[in-house]
Amino acid sequence: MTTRRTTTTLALLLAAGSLGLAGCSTDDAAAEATSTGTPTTAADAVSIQDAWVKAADEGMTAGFGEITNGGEDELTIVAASTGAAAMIELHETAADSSGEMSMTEVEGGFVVPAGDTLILEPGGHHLMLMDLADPIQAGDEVTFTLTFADDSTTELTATVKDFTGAEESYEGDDPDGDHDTEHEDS
Ligand SMILES: [Cu+2]
Repeated sequence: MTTRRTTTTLALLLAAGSLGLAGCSTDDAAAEATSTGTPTTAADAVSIQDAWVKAADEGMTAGFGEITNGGEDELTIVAASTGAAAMIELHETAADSSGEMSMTEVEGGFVVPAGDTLILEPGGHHLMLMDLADPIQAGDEVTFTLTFADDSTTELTATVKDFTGAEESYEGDDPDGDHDTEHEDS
């Protein structure tokens, strides 16, 4: 009997002690949970469908697809890379002041709101592959790595297709945009 009482007392003391500590840490945990939400990365939240790349022999080409954000937070694609090209820029196509369709780099990257899908397509947003390493031909596959604003990354594989559109002129970072580039009407 004496033994049991001692044990009970000790258990109560321990319980009291841990309750005291738990009081603090529970508050912290609750505050953290409400302020940061679910701890998922953009890479966890994203899914990509119908990825494809326009076949090209050299120079530049473009990658397209549907990027869906299944998460609770907005995600931003800040960079993309591939072994098939020296550099990738994140572009959008829009009419410039003279009505010509031209491409420009999207400042800050591609933003996909929570629950939304960003469609990369000819005449719209696209991944601009610059300085191709080798010709890429219909039926080839090109693997990309996308990097998000939270530093998470995801890989995707795109199929190469022949496509005759997407010939908009490229303004690059030429700030005056007033050069006499030949435009291809397509
Ligand atoms: Cu482009």
